[in-house]
Amino acid sequence: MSTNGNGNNGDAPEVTDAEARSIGGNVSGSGPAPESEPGSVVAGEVAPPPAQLKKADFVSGQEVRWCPGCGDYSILNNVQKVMPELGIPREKIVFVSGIGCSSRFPYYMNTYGFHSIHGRAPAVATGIKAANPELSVWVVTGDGDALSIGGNHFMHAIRRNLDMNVILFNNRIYGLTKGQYSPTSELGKRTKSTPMGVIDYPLNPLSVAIASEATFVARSLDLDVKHLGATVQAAARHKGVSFIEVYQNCNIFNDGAFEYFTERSVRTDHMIYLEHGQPMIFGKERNKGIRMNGAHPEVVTIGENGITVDDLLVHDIHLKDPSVAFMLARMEYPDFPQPVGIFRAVERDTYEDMMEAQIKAAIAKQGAGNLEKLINSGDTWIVGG
Ligand SMILES: Cc1ncc(C[n+]2csc(CCOP(=O)(O)OP(=O)(O)O)c2C)c(N)n1
Ligand code: SF4
Ligand SMILES: [Mg+2]
Repeated sequence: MSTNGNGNNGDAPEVTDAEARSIGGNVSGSGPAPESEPGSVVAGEVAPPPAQLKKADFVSGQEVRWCPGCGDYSILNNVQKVMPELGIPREKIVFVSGIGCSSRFPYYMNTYGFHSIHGRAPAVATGIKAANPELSVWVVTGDGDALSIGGNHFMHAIRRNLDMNVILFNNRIYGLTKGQYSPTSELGKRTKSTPMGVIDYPLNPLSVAIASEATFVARSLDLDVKHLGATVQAAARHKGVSFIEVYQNCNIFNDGAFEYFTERSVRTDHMIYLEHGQPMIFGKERNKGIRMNGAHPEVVTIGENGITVDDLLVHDIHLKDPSVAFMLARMEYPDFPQPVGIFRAVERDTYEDMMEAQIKAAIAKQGAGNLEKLINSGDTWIVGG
């Protein structure tokens, strides 16, 4: 079967430049999903119109157990909203998680799901996708789940470039276990397990993903629902592994962790929305920008010292070399505006396609295999009683 690996037989296109451009801040998202054609003729017969799924179809009957006000609700809501637009039947979708508040996600999706063990969601998802490439596979994980206990699994799942989607809810804390520091907690942060302040340097999830050869890397935030929805949709359309870091507020154990750049009154000055093909401009007055000074990015003001828009860096998500994406991922407030958007979207063969090609080649050369024969081949012994 010809499939783009998202379980939709290639109907949903890869993320386009126009689409990536539209994922600017607070814009209207990705627009309506391409409509299927009810009543189209298939092999001489009129095919019945496909049932149009709605958001409500993806809401499970499970009671949601997150704390009132948790950022996880927004992410759930947006993923449920995007699902019908992908045109994938529910029975072809699987959500896999590890352990954590975020990892309760599969219970709330009316799809297949697997609440696995701590840090192992990427391994379970890899098995699911490799065995059933036609499924749309989603990994939901936390900063602790993905980057502490699951760091090894995360890195290897990413580098293999299976066509699956990984959403990391980054609240910079262990939420479920009541507020210990995580690999993304800031230096000096006082938590239940670091009463005198964190002395581990934090990991940047995007840096880890890019260093692990991720072919699609993005960042969004729970507060900006349009941006989040459009980012999830772009990730779903990418063929290959897609990784999204979502800044998520844990209002119980790390409330306001991202407010210094996400709070409405400062957002336009303290954040930059990356838009493919566009110069990197930000600020309330839209007069600040990022330009390269030798090998380093710097913040400049348009109109000062003869600087014009033409001096600014133009965002290109398709650069094969990940250096610029890595550089952007390292930009942080207050030295830089905090960037969100798609950092990188490049094409590379997927694991499952290469695996299928190898299996086909082996069968063509040696014929179909016989497991029983294989097990009984070579040196075998009978263990006597
Ligand atoms: C093998 C194992 N070690 C430790 C734990 C305890 N534990 C459960 S969730 C968790 C961390 C969760 O943090 P994160 O992934 O950031 O998820 P959040 O709750 O913040 O969404 C830990 C350490 C566990 N369940 N299993
Ligand atoms: S502890 Fe934090 S992350 Fe967990 S459900 Fe409550 S608010 Fe959300
Ligand atoms: Mg966490």
